[in-house]
Amino acid sequence: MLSDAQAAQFQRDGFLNGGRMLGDADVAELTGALDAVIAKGPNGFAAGEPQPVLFRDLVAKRYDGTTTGREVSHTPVWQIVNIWEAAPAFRRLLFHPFIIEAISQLTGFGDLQVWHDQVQYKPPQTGGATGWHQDAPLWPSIEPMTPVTAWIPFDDADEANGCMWMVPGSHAWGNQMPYLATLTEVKQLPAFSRIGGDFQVPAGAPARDVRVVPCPVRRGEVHFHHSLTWHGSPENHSSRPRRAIAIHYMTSAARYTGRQHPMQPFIQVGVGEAMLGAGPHFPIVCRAGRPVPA
Ligand SMILES: O=C(O)CCC(=O)C(=O)O
Repeated sequence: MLSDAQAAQFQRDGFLNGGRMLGDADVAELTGALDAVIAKGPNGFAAGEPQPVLFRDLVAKRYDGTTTGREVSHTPVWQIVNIWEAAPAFRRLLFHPFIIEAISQLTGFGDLQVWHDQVQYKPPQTGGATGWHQDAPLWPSIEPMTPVTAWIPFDDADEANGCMWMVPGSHAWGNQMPYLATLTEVKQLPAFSRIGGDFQVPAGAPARDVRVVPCPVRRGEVHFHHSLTWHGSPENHSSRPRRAIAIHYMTSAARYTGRQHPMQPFIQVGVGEAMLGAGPHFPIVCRAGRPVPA
């Protein structure tokens, strides 16, 4: 359980370091499973073998369809979506009671479901940037824009190896992707931490300034963020890898809109229907406030 103070901090800032959650043995098991998938690579899975939904270099091929024209860029960010479908240790992680209880507290919902997971792996020295963005506008297949993410690193993530940076209070500013999309070429510190000078904060929002803060997270800790919080992570110029998984959770309010996303082909409900019926690619992890056993 999170404390009341932690929950209040999340409501104010739109993100929170939830502290240590995994023991060394769990971290080692998950890291081993991740490394096995990374070693296989995007083309290493046989037809019919359990495999992730997507495995690609996010810098070479972005969500919005823009590409560098190469399979692999010079500054890759390896994105692996739904590694849980290929690795049992990651399937168990989706159901971790500490995460589920925390997401239930932070969203105020007793029924929760996985939207999808995604590993982002920034290799040492050459690891690329994940540009400034908000999650929910990149997920047009589902509404409302209220999911919450649990982010778990397998290396200590800090300013040197490309930890996430966030803007406190930005989750209350609505969809600001048109502004954030103007920052796609901002990839390295210190420029990455100096955005927002030309942004007009919406009237009436509690946070009045674009204040950019680093979010270091150690191995075994979990970090939470709201799906409208401004965030991104700069390049990794260090000699250490930066491996991490984000698990994106929906509440029972989520409905299918019919709009496009890499997970859209797996959705088994009609437009306007609740995602709770969307099928086996979207595991239900909490019912009536109780974590579902893995
Ligand atoms: O892993 C990262 O650096 C970015 C992850 C992210 O954008 C997210 O969890 O929404």
